[in-house]
Amino acid sequence: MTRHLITSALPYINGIKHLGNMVGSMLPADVYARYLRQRGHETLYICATDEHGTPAELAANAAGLPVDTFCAGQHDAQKAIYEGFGLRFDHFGRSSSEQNVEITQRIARSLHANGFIEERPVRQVYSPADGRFLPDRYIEGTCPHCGYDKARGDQCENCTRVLDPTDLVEPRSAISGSSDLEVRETKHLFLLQSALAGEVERWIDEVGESWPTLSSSIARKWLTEGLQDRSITRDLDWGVPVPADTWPELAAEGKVFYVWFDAPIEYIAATKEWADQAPQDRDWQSWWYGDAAADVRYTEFMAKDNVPFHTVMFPATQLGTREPWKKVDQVKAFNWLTYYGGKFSTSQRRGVFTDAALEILPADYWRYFLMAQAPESDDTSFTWEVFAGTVNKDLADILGNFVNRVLSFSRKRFGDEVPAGAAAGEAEAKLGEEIAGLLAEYEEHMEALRFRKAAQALRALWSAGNSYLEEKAPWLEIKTDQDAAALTLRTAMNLIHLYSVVSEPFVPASARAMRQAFDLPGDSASWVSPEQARALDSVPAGTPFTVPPVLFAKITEDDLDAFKERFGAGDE
Ligand code: B3M
Ligand code: ZN
Repeated sequence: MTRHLITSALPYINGIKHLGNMVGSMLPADVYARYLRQRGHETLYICATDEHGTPAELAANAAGLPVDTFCAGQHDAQKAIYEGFGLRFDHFGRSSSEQNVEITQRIARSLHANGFIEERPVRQVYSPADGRFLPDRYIEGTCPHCGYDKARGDQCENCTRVLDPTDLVEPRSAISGSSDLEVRETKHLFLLQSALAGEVERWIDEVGESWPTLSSSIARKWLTEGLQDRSITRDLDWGVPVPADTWPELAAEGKVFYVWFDAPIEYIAATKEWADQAPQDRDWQSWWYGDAAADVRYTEFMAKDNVPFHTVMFPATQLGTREPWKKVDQVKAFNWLTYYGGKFSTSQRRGVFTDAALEILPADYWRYFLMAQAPESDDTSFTWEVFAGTVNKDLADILGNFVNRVLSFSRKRFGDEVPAGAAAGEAEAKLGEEIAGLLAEYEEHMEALRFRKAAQALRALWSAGNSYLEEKAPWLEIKTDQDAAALTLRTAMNLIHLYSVVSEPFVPASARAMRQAFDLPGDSASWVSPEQARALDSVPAGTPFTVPPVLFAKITEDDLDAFKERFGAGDE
């Protein structure tokens, strides 16, 4: 049977992520991984913090911490939030790990041995006061276009124009403030992507066919525009060092690899981090290397701006090693989630951040909402109104209310055990057919990574229970026919159990609460077969049950006002 390897784009270390980051990478990956595990597939879901590069150094500076201390703290903070969101990584690693140093260097050496890395001279700004070359964004000065005096060497934040450090008027070091800057010649490593372009293209012809259009069109656009050779080293203190055995001179100058070179390699390295924790029974290579990985299907999740790196640059890196590294099979990309039509912004803290989201509501509310509104075919705008509407209708009215109503009413009339009542009749047969059909739809969408549609099918499953209940109206049946009412309630309770199994990928905590309502010894159901969906009899009469606390509280007008007040509603 196929083994499934899943990765989601590595969240950058410089700050807490917002809901847009969550819905475009980790959350759908977790929903998919949970689904596959439930279907009995061996599944490995790997993620990590992306820790290298200038933004990490800058954020550490701003926090007044050494960069390694800063990253360690931020890693733990992000990890705790993801646990709060119910993300079940098999491993959540760190791109600054020794495993990533080892594998990144190993891959660089192979690329070099095969002639795909070249040393080239580059002219770059050097600051004697700081004793280092300055990356573009470490140079500040006055913008030649708008006169803003804190423009960075790569871009002016004020007028957003893209700049070159040499454009700046009165340039100075952003670290020391020194204006004693000189242009010096130095050397950097370049990945010869132009030489690998043909191979990458052939590979995409082969596998890209089955990718969703969003991913394949971005990949093709990059290829059509022509693959440029790309500088893969930087003058930073923090990063994977260039290996001294292969490039002694560059290593002596303290050069490190560019963050986008080592970050995708961390997918592999994090798998090794995972294996190194239990070396007796875990083999990282069987997921990534050679024939041993032949039965692996690899699916990546990411936002659309990350697609070129994953479909072109990383595969080029892998191909250039001339080693049998496992390459991606399926690329699931997402458009943007906007905040009232504007950008979520980490630097301006605009929108809803993952830590704050969990402060106001439990993870399942967010998980369901975000997946039901996932920006799959287009950008989607987050508004508090849509959020409250979805929560109140789908979660509180359709699912939560059904569960509570059925269990409370049955307890009141028949006590603490599932009542027996009459044998299933026509209405139950019809319901079973409907449930089996919707379940098949749900499975089909999940397998095709169509999350919005999968959420719709799940909601339709919940709705079917409501319609059945309304139709049978056990509160009326009970007045004339106890057995009929008992049958309806027993069937509805079986639906609740079915929901507890199949809703788990989307709302794991609530699914657990629903499942635990029944004291069903040996209940190990991990999925529901079509026969079981038709029969609706996994929870037999006589099973003791309890009524769980309200699963989903409604968002009131007052809540809505408070949320808008706290987060702003796009009006600045
Ligand atoms: N860290 C995502 C970003 O910050 C980036 C993903 C790396 S995946 C290898 O845009
Ligand atoms: Zn400007």
